[in-house]
This record gives sequence, C-alpha cells and structure tokens, in this order.
Amino acid sequence: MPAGSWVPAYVGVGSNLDDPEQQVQAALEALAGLPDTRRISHSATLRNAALGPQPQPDYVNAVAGLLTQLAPVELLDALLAIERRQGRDRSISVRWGPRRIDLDLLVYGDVVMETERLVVPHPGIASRNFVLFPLLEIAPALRVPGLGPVWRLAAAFNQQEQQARYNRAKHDIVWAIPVTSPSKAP
Ligand code: A4P
Ligand code: MG
Repeated sequence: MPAGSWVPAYVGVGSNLDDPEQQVQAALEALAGLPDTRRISHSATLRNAALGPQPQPDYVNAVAGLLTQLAPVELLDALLAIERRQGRDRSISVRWGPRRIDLDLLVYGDVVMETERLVVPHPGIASRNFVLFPLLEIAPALRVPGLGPVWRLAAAFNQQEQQARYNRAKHDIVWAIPVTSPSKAP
C-alpha cells in the first residue's frame, strides 16, 4: 500500500468493567479523534456474556469502521494509547480476564501479517459472535483476508450454532408417534 493512501480498517471495542456502555462510547469517540483517520461508521452496542474465565461481568461490544493513513503498527499504538487514557489496568493479567476497555484491530485493508506485536486479521473474527455480528451490521460485504465475506462467516457461524444446539438436544427428542391407530380400510 503506498504511503499516505487511505485504508479501510475495522476495530473491535469491548468492556466489562466500570460502566461498560460508557467506556465503549468513550472509545468510539476517541477513535473519531485519531490523527490521519476518519471514523466512517460504528455498530450498535451489544451486551453479551464474557468469553473467558467465569464468573465475570457481561461485556458491552461494538465495532467501528475507519479510513486511516496510519500504518498497521501505528494504528495499533494509537489503540493501545486509547486503552491507557481510559485507565485500563494491565495489572489484571489473567488471559481473557475482565477489563475496562479493549481495542482490537480486526482488519486492516487486505493486509495479512503475524508478528510478535500484531496479528491481522484478528484470529477471533470468525468464532466470536460479539465481533462477527456488529461487523455484519456495518460491513456485510467486507472480505476478511483469507476468510471471505463477513455475511458468509456470519451464516456459517449461525449454522454451526444451530448444529451444536441440535446435538445438545437430540438425546431428549421424543419422536412423534401416532396417538390413535390408523383406521382399517373397509
Ligand atoms: N496484538 C496482536 N494482534 C493484535 C490485534 N489484532 N489487535 C497484541 C490488538 N492487539 C493485538 O493485547 C495484548 C497484545 O496483543 C497487544 O499489546 C498487542 O501487541 P491485550 O488486549 O492486552 O490482550 P488480551 O486482550 O487480554 O488478550 P487477547 O488474547 O488479545 O484477548 P482478546 O482476543 O482481545 O479477547 N468476551 C466478550 N463477550 N467480549 C469481549 O470483547 N474480549 C476478550 C479479550 C475476552 N472475552 C471477551 C471479550
Ligand atoms: Mg485485546
């Protein structure tokens, strides 16, 4: 990508501590104020159960769509700076433990990269309902590099979810049996 070109990027925002709805709104505002960046869209906020060790409070999640001239690592640094300004306490070091604010770079143009500091596309996109469904709301046709369009990922997610529900329920299914015997033909 030539330097200075505008690149579409998507950022996942999540919080489950210290008034999560307000934390997510503050992060969305901060994204709108990033240098060399425009916040083009954002999803509604979604309240949902925490993925990770339990018990912990429910999360509020949202996804924002940006156009940015920042390079991927510059954008990551800007996201980490927003987390710091909102007072994220990194002394809680439990993996997937509760947090005041978390900003994840989900997609950056067609970039695929895996370094110690940054993995893009974010590896959780296809398996996390709190990422996939807000993305579906704002960018159904977005092609996630290496994975395909968001609408297809969301459809596959729904299908897997239904299959899992069916598998859990199938041992309890009582098959329909006739209550009265069919009348004999004269
Ligand atoms: N890093 C690498 N790639 C990225 C990327 N694409 N975006 C590195 C952001 N950061 C990336 O991040 C640790 C380091 O990851 C960063 O310094 C950066 O260099 P972190 O936010 O401190 O770590 P983490 O978030 O605790 O770990 P992890 O595995 O990234 O967790 P996730 O994937 O962020 O998940 N449940 C619900 N319902 N909703 C949620 O939002 N979030 C999490 C955290 C768990 N459960 C959740 C939710
Ligand atoms: Mg994170």
